[in-house]
Amino acid sequence: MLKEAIYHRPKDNFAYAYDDKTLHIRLRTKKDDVKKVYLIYGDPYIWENGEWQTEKKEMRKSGSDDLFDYWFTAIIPPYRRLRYGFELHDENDMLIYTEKGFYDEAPKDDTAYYFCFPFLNKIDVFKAPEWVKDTVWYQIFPERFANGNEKLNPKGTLSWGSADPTPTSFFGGDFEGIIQHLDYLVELGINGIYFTPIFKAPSNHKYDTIDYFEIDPQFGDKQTFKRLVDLCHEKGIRVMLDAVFNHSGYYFAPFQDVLKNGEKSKYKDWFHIREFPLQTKPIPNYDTFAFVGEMPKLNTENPEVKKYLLDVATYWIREFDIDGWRLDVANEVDHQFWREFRQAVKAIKPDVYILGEIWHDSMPWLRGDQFDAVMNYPFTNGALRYFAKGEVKASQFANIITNVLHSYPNNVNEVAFNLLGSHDTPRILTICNGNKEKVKLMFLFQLSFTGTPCIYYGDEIGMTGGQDPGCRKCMIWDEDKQDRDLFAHVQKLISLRKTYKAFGNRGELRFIETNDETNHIAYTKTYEDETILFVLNNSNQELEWTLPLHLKGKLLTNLWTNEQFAADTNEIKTTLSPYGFLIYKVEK
Ligand code: ARE
Repeated sequence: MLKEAIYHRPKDNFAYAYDDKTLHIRLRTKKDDVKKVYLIYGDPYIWENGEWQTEKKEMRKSGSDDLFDYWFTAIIPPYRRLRYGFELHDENDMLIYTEKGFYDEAPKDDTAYYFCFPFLNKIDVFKAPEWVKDTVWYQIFPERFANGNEKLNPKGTLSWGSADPTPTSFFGGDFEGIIQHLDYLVELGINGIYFTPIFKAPSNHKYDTIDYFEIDPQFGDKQTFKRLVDLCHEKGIRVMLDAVFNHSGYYFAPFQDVLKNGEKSKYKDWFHIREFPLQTKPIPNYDTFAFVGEMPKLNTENPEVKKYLLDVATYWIREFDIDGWRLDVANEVDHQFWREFRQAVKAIKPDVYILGEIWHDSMPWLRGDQFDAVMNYPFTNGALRYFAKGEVKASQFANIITNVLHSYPNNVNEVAFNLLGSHDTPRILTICNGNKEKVKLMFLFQLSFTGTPCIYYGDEIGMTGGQDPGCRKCMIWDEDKQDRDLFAHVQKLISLRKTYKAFGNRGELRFIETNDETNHIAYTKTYEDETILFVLNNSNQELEWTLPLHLKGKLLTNLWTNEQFAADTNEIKTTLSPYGFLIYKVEK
């Protein structure tokens, strides 16, 4: 057994409280190296005749990635404390692994050898709002969804959809337009909307805030926004806003004051200014988002700034009853700020959802004291590389996804924000080179994956566009120009996700087949008694697929066609068309 590959660390994604009484324990070993793993565990204070009392439980393999196997077990320690180690076996050898190293025999004379989960304190358990688990999000870029009130059009507004967007063009999307199309969203089946910023700002994307307490007049007024939120709630749709707290806009009054008064400004410590007078070119002499001089970084360590931003965060919840905050550039803001942010918003609405925009591994923000979720771009990249770009084959895709799932605790995965694209990425149909069948497979994978999916406006009707600003075209409302077949596909997937718990975020995903020749994957999602089997043929060739042995004798329901049949013949072969798929519910 390769000792160097064996890894565990408590109070991390390898050992965490799943709920108020259950601990999840994971172990990593070299791929295909270890045959069996047992958890050796006990309460640290239970001894008999000078020997620490332990029990042993077999762990199961929960998945593999490129290099490693992962092992898993759940434990309910009666006194909420646990000391533990691992007993590993291959064909010939046995090895004990503890916090202090490797042994031939399990040490019994001192619990100090062992890994330690000192106490399961309920207040520290990661808890995201329950409703998020049943949410299908829809992302709206307000400037481009629908123009419902032309009187609000900013100067130079182009007529809807008349041109490709540029970094500075306006098409006049507004709240009234969204209100007029809420029934479209209900018909699609989504039940959460994520709005990119809506506060007063000069650009079309509104990430350069002038005033965090005002709605941008091009979208409407506070009354109209309130009406929009209330209507959404009536229709069972939650509302999430974008909090751009890493930086303000250039025309934010405190920054203007610093520009004007320099070192004498009472706001000089609201930003990170390296020297006076301020200069924006060639590169700003103050911290900014990227090198964008129009986006000066806010000093969130300054108590005045903190108070101001926390007042903003609570104001929109208190006055407008919004349900979530998406935090822009979340990983560049200090952790302490986010801890206080969480306390402040949860104090007034305990089930508000906090979603960080982080494109990378995000464990430090997901320990229960900061965010409920992050935008799961590692998932996005995996899906794009396999389905859209063909950069990886089936087995490597399964490795990527398994790795993503093992990077976080399961309770974090259950509310992860899984997107295929956003206003910051090229549209999926464009990345798929216009191949709609690939897009359909991607939607199937996304909507059957653990976590909460988010659909970027227009992807469901086959809109196209490259990198920003190309991906921000006006929503197409002429039904003849919408891909209604794709719409029906997404609608049906959402409805299946709502009907079957195992289909949605509660099911545990296991890859049961990956084949690099045919490039197909098969996986199951299981929740309690319910198992659903998915087969995705990610290839331009037909696939002859044989039902796996363990399904012999089971009653299967094809959830796409509603056909039912008993898998009782010796071999059941099915032919999948190029980019075809199968969804079977397996009856007990
Ligand atoms: C404009 C241009 C872009 C140009 C950018 C930087 O349009 O082509 O790249 O300037 O000079 C908003 C607007 C953008 C605008 C930007 C600056 O929506 O259109 O871009 O302001 O004016 C990183 C950050 C992540 C950030 C992305 C864009 O980590 O936080 O970059 N995303 C948020 C929002 C954006 C928003 C801003 C931040 C600023 O979602 O819409 O931009 O408020 C890798 C890296 C990531 C990187 C990602 C994308 O994977 O690992 O860290 O994200 O690529 O570049």
